[in-house]
Amino acid sequence: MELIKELPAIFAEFGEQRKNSFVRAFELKQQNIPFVGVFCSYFPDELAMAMGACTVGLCSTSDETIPEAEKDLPRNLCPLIKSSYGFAKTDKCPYFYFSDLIVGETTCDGKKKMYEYLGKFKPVYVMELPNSQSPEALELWKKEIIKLKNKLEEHFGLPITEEKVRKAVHLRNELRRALREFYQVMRLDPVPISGLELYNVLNGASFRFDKAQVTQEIREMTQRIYDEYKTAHKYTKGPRILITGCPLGGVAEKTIRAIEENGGHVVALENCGGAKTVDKLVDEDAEDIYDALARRYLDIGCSVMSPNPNRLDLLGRLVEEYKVDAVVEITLQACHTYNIETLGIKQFVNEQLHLPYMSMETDYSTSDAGQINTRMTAFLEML
Ligand code: BJ8
Repeated sequence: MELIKELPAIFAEFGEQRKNSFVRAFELKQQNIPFVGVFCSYFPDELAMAMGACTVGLCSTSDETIPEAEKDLPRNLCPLIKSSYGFAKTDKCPYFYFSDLIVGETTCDGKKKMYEYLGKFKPVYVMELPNSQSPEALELWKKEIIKLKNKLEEHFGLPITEEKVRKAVHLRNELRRALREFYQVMRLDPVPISGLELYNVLNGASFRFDKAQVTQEIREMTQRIYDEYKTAHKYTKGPRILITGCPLGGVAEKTIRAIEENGGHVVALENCGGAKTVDKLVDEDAEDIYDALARRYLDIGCSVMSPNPNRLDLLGRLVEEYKVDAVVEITLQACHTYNIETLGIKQFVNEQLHLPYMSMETDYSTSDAGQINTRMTAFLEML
């Protein structure tokens, strides 16, 4: 008889998902399932799914390989890029090793240049992502999506039919719906789960290859969270914090903990991996499915876009929906686009949402954990 796992055990499992899926990835490779390695939320996953491939996120989140990367790259570079390059160079990331093709996009300057060097280790294909969301940009991005489809078909010798793309769009949308319903549990006050648990599930779900199954599991887990909340509350009320900024992989533990150990609750994650990547769906009924994919992905409110109104739109909606008391922005060192955008985000949060705001720049080391904690204590005391 299979034992029913407690919710904390399920959250912990999602927290370890990246590592836990190594074996599954190996098994799938043995069955000749193609693997596409990606670094960014602008990658239209549905195209890889339509040819039966698995997509793996290669953004590395540990400082382990940064010294090796710094032998080749400038030290003053975003840790996400240095870590990712370092894992590729040292061949220490199983997902990089399993990837048959790496697909990148022309997002920030650092990533663009890294892709040129990754070509030494693996076949790399780069999509030309426009840096604005104008009608002309949409036209270019749609062409890039069709070019990617052709590239995948040619590289893997597998056909990508419209019917398969539509099926993949539906499956991927279902997962987005399930993840959205899951994070909506944080509308409850007091919160039913911790911010770290929220992060772990959202992040872990991206390392599951069985999209239909993980969708089902997330729906069941969400229902259980509501059921258990009816009988007992694990947390008391406290300041409700929204986190925005760079992807949190590699810094989630120290930043979310600093908020929660000082009495705050992280109720919303706007970053990639959180609402930014899940909020909008692809229009399943669109006459032109490639146009629908282009619209959905180009709409992502990343700071590589100029201007970037969709980030403000999402922030405003999340603040209202999750009854947020303050916004904390986490940026990675040398991430110019997010670091420069902190000024606009601060002005928006202070002047239009009338909420307190603080930003923190960090990297993958643990050396600033004490300093982050001290700043967070002061910020939360002020609320
Ligand atoms: S859609 S956030 S995943 S680009 S942190 S590498 S931007 S210097 S990760 Fe990102 Fe796509 Fe945008 Fe999301 Fe460059 Fe900044 Fe480093 Fe970054």
